[in-house]
Amino acid sequence: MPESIPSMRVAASNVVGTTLREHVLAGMRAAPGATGEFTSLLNHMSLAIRIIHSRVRQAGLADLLGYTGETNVQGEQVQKLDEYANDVLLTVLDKSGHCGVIGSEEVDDAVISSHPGKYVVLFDPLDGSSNIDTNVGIGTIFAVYRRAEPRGVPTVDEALRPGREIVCAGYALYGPSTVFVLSTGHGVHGFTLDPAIGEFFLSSPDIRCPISGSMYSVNEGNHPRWSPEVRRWNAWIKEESKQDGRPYGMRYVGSLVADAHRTLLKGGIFAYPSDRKSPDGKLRLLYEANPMAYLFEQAGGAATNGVDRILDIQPTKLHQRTPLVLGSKSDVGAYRQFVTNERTE
Ligand code: AMP
Ligand code: P6P
Repeated sequence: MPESIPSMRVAASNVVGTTLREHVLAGMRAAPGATGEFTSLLNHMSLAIRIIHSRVRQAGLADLLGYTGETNVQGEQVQKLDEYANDVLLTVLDKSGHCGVIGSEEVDDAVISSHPGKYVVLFDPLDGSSNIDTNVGIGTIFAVYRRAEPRGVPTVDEALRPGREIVCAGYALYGPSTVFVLSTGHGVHGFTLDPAIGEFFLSSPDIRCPISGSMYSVNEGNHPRWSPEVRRWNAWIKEESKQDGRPYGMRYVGSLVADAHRTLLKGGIFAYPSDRKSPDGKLRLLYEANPMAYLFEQAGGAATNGVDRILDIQPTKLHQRTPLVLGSKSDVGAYRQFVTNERTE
């Protein structure tokens, strides 16, 4: 009888970081009764984002800049990369077999999957695409819901769910590096892509949005069109006050994912108010505002349309717009006080 071989246990080391795959697998093990479908869905989302990353990095060289000559449901000129990113996400998610209904900023109506599954996925395939030709950070934003009747016949109306029912949301920011920020309801975690091996590694565990910040992010060019209440907030945030750190510094990229990511990490406030030109706001509720609002609340921040909590808004249309204010609880609270006339200075 051979001597028993001492059991070898691999010493835990930080030679290799935690991958997104390992993080998601740990989430599955912690989810009672999980079948693995959700985990597989997240792995498919990661695949789509890595494919889009690869093409975004080649865009300048692969004749993928510029316009297709078409306009989308938003009335916006479709960038070649927009269309490509949309095609990748639709194909990968449809083939995954985990989505009953898929909604995209680039498609007029929600799509019923040819291999229906138990989830609804809504996404903006390439947000900020007007910045593509100037090499500014752009991103992919998504939200995931569990279908009420997972085995029922999918209908497009299943896309019209309030953000408070989200089970997972995230974004990819294709910036100097490609980061993937994700929440499945247990905090917010950031991953950075190692393009040499095509793997995301945990780089910002348990992101918390600071309770207050020192930066505000708004398109000042819209000032003439804002309501008097928003203008009073805008004047207040720029006044000198050593007591509460005003004036705040102004940062505005003009790409929601870039502006939101900075605000999530550094605190402060991002605002896209309604105005005379965009009376319902410019940003989209279902695949821009809701996923961002979910992430900010999971990170201890806040998200409002100026009056109501974004996640409580009951959608009526796939592409409906909303005013959007994201950021530190304290800064978003102050904005809301101005907009509801609870304060005037
Ligand atoms: P599933 O049976 O795989 O579709 O998972 C059922 C539910 O368990 C999901 O809708 C999630 O809310 C949760 N869950 C399953 N897998 C994971 C995971 N990897 N990370 C976080 N939550 C999970
Ligand atoms: P404006 C980009 O076109 C976008 O949809 C968001 O990413 C961004 O926050 C917003 O529009 C910028 O809009 O009117 O300031 O250029």
